[in-house]
Amino acid sequence: MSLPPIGRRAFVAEAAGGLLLCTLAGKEFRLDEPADVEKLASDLPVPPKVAAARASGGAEAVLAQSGGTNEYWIQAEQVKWDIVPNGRDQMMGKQVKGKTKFKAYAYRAYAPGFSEPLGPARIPGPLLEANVGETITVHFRNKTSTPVTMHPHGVMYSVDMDGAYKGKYTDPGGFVEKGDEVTYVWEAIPEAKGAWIYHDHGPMDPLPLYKGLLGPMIIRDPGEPQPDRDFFVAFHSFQPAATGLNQPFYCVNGRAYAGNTPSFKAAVGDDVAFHVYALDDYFHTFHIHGHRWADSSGRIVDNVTTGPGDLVTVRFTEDNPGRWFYHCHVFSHLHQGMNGWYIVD
Ligand SMILES: [Cu+2]
Repeated sequence: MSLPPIGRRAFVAEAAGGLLLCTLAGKEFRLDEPADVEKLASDLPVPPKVAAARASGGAEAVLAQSGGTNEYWIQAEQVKWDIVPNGRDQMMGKQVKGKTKFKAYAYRAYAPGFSEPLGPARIPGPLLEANVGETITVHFRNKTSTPVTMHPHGVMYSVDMDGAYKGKYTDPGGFVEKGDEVTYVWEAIPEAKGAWIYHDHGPMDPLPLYKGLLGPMIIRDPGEPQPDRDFFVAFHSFQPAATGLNQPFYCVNGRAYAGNTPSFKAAVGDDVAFHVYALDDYFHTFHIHGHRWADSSGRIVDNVTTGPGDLVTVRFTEDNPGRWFYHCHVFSHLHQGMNGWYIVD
């Protein structure tokens, strides 16, 4: 007796166990299988506190009033995104084959009152900045067809400013439907000094994040010496579940492969800080050729690990001119795009 034949794709998925990403609406999703997040979101029930806020004149009415010095207008919107805009992998000097464009989501910064965009939509979203003791106020509007949110790390906030979906316990900031607007207020307490992240944490988590809803934040102490260069490095991936493309791309700031990913630039003598964060299902390592720095224990290293949701700041005085690589040292990530140039004059 022989077993029925099994396709290569099915065999690979079975052999690898097909990494489970999440279960939404009772259905299991895997990283390597396309998922239609908008269709899935179309019959989500509105949580009771969200419905009550809407009935009483909109979610904004029940949220804290703004009044901080760091006020942002940020819209989540759909954007046609090219992961490899120049079509080439400069590390290996070859063409990148296959489709590289998809319907992404991005956090886009606007002028006060959402009067006009402050530039093109980018992935990751805009840098949110504050000094210790200040407040960050974000007027957040959703123009995607999926309920999404903004959830911050590190800063201080009350439970209704969490930007997280919690089923029937969800506050208005945790379920922002298409066209709706909420205001988030977050406190830059002294303990929040340093670099952090924000990302979607809505009911379709983590698919909208995988489509591009992530960004950096920094809380500075103006009494301390600041770096000459602050580089924000998001290690994340665009997977078939979120893109519908037939291959994964391992990205730095929304792009894959050197020449498409950011080319960071500094000069000898600069006080340089790389703020490296990981936001997908993987551990990534940040490695720069020709450089070394002290880790939090004081040990000199040239490669540091970041897990999902982590952020590590790498800081050193620049002493080595040239065209260098930075990359994730997980080889399968490195060779599927997670690399770029660091150019020192
Ligand atoms: Cu990696």
